[in-house]
Amino acid sequence: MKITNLIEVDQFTQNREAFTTDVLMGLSSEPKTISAKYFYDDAGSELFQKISQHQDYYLTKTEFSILEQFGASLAATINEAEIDILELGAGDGHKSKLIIDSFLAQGTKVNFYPIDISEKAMGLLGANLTVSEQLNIHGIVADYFHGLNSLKTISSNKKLVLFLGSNIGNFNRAQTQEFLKKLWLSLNANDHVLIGYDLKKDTDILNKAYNDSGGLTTAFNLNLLKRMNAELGADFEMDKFKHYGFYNPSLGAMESYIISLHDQDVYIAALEKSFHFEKFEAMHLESSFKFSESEIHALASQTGFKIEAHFTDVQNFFVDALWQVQKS
Ligand code: AVJ
Repeated sequence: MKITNLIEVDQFTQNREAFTTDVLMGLSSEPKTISAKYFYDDAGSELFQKISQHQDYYLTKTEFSILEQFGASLAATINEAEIDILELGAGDGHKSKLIIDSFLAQGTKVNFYPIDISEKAMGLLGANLTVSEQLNIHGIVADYFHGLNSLKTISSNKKLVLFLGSNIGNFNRAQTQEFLKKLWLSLNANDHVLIGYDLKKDTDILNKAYNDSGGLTTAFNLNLLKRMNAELGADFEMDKFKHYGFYNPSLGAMESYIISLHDQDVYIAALEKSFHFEKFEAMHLESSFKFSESEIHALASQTGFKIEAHFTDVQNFFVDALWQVQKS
């Protein structure tokens, strides 16, 4: 049979539908939960941007200092005439720039492929990168693995995949393994990955970073409620909830929750359904896992990578792990 009418579903509709279903699933679970991936609408991305510059949030600054110090050594380790650099999750480009510039400085031609599900996220990047005849930039709007796999076939250059900022920390331990194995599968032998891991450290430092004195993290978390109000017609009242973030040492993760301050019902128009929140009931939003050096070593060997270098800062707060894909 011939199919005559193909229905084109645009990305916006797909995203809205995924958000709607995930909110239904999440608010029907026990305990209630909303995935951290929904933090990043325009307002959320802007808030994260501000968090990353705040005094109390050491991660971004620390990783930046590591890349500043070791960029040249990273480029020298890979040392190709031409390289494809793929970045998962387009940030504002400041960290990408350090890495790209290190390759350009040693005469390596760079093809930069930022991969992000949101086209908007790419907008920030371009303006912050160096203009050079030796640098080509091609944004890929796709989820990470579709983006990676599409490149595997069209280019035979050696690849370096960047997954910076401890974004990997939002996966739980099992998901981290799965992610690294899929990464390994989508690359060829001798390709590289550079992954930013936030290290286990004093709990006071961790708790401060996720409860900044500027109230930015609180606003970042509560923004998810605003997003449900705006996109799903929910009627969350911000002042009836509070943000609660703390380090769980047995899990090795920062955990963030929104706690209901009242016995209350929230109606979500897009679901034609009300959800009851008991007084002091918690809704889980995010876990940000922290790693020890030995855990990072174990991850590499369990998922098929050889460690080339673990770059760290003077305080030993953060590691950028340069690994090479092993295949035989
Ligand atoms: C962007 C996922 C790395 O977990 O530290 C910042 C997000 N959450 N403050 C992190 C975040 C609260 C951030 N990542």
